Amino acid sequence: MVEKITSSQQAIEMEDHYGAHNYHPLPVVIAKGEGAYVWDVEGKKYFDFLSAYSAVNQGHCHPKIIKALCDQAQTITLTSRAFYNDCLGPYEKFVTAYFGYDKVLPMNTGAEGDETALKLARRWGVVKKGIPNDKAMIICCDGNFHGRTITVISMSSDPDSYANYGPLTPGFIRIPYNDLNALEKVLEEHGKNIAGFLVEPIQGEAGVYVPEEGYLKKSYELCKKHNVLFIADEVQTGIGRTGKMLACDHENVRPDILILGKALSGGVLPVSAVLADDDIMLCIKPGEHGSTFGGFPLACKVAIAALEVIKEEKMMENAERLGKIFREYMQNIKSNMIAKVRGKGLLNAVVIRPKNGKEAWDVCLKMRDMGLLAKPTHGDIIRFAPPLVITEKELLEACEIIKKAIISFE
Ligand code: IF1
Repeated sequence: MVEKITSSQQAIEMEDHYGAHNYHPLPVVIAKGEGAYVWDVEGKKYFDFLSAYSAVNQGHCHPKIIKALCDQAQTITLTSRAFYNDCLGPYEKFVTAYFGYDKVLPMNTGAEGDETALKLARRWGVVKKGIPNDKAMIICCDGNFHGRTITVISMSSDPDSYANYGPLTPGFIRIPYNDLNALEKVLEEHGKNIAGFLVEPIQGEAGVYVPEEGYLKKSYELCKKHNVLFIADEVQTGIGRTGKMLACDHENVRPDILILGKALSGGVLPVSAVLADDDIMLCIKPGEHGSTFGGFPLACKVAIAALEVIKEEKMMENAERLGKIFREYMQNIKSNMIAKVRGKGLLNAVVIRPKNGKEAWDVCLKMRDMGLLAKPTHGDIIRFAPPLVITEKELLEACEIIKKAIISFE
């Protein structure tokens, strides 16, 4: 018999006792979600301002996505790619038209999407660009976050991510983010052996670090000049989060390889995807890459619904409009604990200046008590990223809570 959870304390103790200690969660135990809200075990209601790290852009348990899930779950869930299935083709046609690419390679987690993009770029580098085998390099950025696999952490500049996990994967050149000179220099020095430049259009984990306007466009052009693939990790920034479908759309940049995850399923299943045109995608041949679950029927149906509701309910427009209101509201809070407000659309961060020994973690605990959930990162940054279905009225209510929580430390 599996023990039933009747109190938050009980659930916290159980995770602590039986689970690996690879996280330090805010002490709150979520038992239910709907739209922009979640409820804890005791029935207390909260605004969710994390949205499962932007996986739940469409809101918790969106009825259309859940219906797609339930309908398909009673029909067929998994076939493997050893056989064809009747959901994958229609999904592939839909998702390639939706984002404007020739082809898609379906995977599950974001890290797998990034791994796939790295393999694809290296393969293209060898087959099409003529880089000698085992010499294809990828440029990545300081402060990046692309997931947790050994190869992906080999790109990381954060010791928490990579320390004592070696030996790491070679073949990466790391440069400062938001630094076109650094990119140009490395391309000029090593361009012949560089297959791709992997970049987050906004660095999420680094603390919602928005690059200067023109950075994406100009780095794209530099890549073109050196026949290097521009690879965008839009796992966190994509699917409406920043006020456009993709964060790259703000600068009219079309990545050569596009990586999506998280909200591709509305937070219902792990669904990721790598999109590219034939010239690149067809460099991988049968048997050379894959996954048991990638492109499974359940994922296909869920992803189609998740992408449809983004457009049907104008979530991008809502993110764009409410994002501006949010940042303006935060900037007008009179507290010297607010050191900086930044972001795009509904991907925002407030940098907290500690006061009387109280820091971002204490602000998050206070907000939790007042009915709003957010999580600090890097000690002093709080990320605010509610589901994109939040209304203006709800957003203003939430802003009021954030303000009161911060003011309470004055
Ligand atoms: C964790 C942060 C968010 C990502 C980008 C790939 C992945 C992620 C741009 C990998 C994942 C996560 C995972 C999560 C924490 C988290 C995160 F706090 F690190 F910064 F979202 F804000 N590319 N981001 O942001 O996707 O394999 O996890 O599906 O706990 O590791 P995944």
